[in-house]
Amino acid sequence: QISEAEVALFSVSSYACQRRTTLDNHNSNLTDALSLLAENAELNNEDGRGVAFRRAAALMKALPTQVISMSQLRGLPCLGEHSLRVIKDVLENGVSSEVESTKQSKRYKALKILTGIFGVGAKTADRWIREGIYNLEQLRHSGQTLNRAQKSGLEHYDDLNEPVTKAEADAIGEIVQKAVDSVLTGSQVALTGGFRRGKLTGHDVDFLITHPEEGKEVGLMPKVVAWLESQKTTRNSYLESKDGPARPASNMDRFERCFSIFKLTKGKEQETASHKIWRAVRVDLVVSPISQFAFAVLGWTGSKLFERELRRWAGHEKNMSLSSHALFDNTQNKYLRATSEEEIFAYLGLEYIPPSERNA
Ligand code: DCP
Ligand code: MG
Repeated sequence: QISEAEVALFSVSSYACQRRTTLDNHNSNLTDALSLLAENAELNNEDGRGVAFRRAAALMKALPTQVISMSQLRGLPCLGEHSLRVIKDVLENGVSSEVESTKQSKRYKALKILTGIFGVGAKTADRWIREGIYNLEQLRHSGQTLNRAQKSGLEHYDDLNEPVTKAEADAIGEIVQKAVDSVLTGSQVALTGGFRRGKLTGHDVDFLITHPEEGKEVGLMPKVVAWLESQKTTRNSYLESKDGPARPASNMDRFERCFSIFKLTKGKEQETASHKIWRAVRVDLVVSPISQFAFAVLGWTGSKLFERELRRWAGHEKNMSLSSHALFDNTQNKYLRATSEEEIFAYLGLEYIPPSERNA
């Protein structure tokens, strides 16, 4: 037993965007448990519960050392009753009974498998489960009509559920750069998402495209996409299928955005190993005008929780509205211009947090 005086106490800010969260996680046993419950809540459309677990997980990720006793958590923000119960279970028993029973449940397993198909969200998966579809085999034989994205997602299921490596992300980055150079000189490509935060793998590769002259970016996306598709006739990697946002008009989706599946040509060594000369990779392309570029970079770098917390901070603490397009000051009733992420943090009264420390 550890005495009260021996345990290290933590002092942690309550908003994730006030904290530095690197990829070093000293409490992965706890964050894995909380993240799984968050995921399960999200898969069941219980958004409030999902966010509560995400916040708790993010808080544990930000702690500088491993937690060994519940008493260390006294006074910490973001830990609700339910999260504390889960943490206690893990600390005392090595695992959380709720996590274990969730993992074993038929519904959770089916939701994971079905939403693992590109283009299938929690609502669709739920509908299929209610019709008795729990796996890919049953889906294939069900006669369900799939849209184009879903067909493609099912076809490339194994590839798309295999993590993308940094090397693959870089290879795709070069191709996208070549595409924008070919269709409009001077265009710029920025890697965003998890890879910009220093992650070594991801579920997709995210890119933001702009041009230094405002207005030149209009109509750029279809040209870039057409160029990437045209590579099919060569032996190079190419863009195989694409889809726009399912629901436009949300804050995230006002940019020209393209969810796509790339066929990435493999290197010689990998070729012989698997007999397949390419592999499918999810790539997200977003085009932004230069005037909004800093906001877009900030908005697409993530993590998702870091973004959510930035917007909550802006609204609740600063009476400002932040999106991937702009920052509006409701007190002064005006937009605040910025050309760098540093400026945006400064407007928000936050210490600058570099991408590698936004892994909340
Ligand atoms: N994003 C967001 N809200 C969304 C979708 C995206 O804030 N609904 C932002 C934050 C994400 C970034 O866009 O970090 C990219 O989205 P991804 O889903 O690709 O997330 P990551 O790149 O962080 O994760 P992964 O490494 O799994 O691709
Ligand atoms: Mg990503």
